[in-house]
Amino acid sequence: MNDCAFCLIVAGAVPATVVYSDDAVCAFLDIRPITRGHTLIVPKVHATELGDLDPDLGARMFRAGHRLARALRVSGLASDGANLVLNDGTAAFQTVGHVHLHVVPRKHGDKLTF
Ligand code: DGP
Repeated sequence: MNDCAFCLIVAGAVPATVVYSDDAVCAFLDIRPITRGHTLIVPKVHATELGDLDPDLGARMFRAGHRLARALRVSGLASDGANLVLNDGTAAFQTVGHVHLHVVPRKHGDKLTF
């Protein structure tokens, strides 16, 4: 096992609030949420940046993000929408070297915490 924080979460070696998991991807709450319910979706296989990721896995990751955003909207947590964001590379503010898709629930007038 490597020392990648998200690989450790996927392996269950580091605690996280996992909200979804299948054979390809894992979704868990962000430790520094911008809004309530801010979730990260990661491929289970390590890939540092988008260019390292199998496109089929990228599609699985986005598919999970699509479904999660819809579920958050139905639940009311993201009553007015969501930001789906992927920071690819350090120049684009990627701070964890394991590809991840942010799903940030949004409501009109909400306050973002950074
Ligand atoms: P980015 O800037 O796109 O690389 O975002 C990385 C996000 O990962 C940031 O919002 C905080 C979150 N994060 C970092 N380390 C951990 C961790 O150990 N557990 C969880 N749940 N989230 C983490």
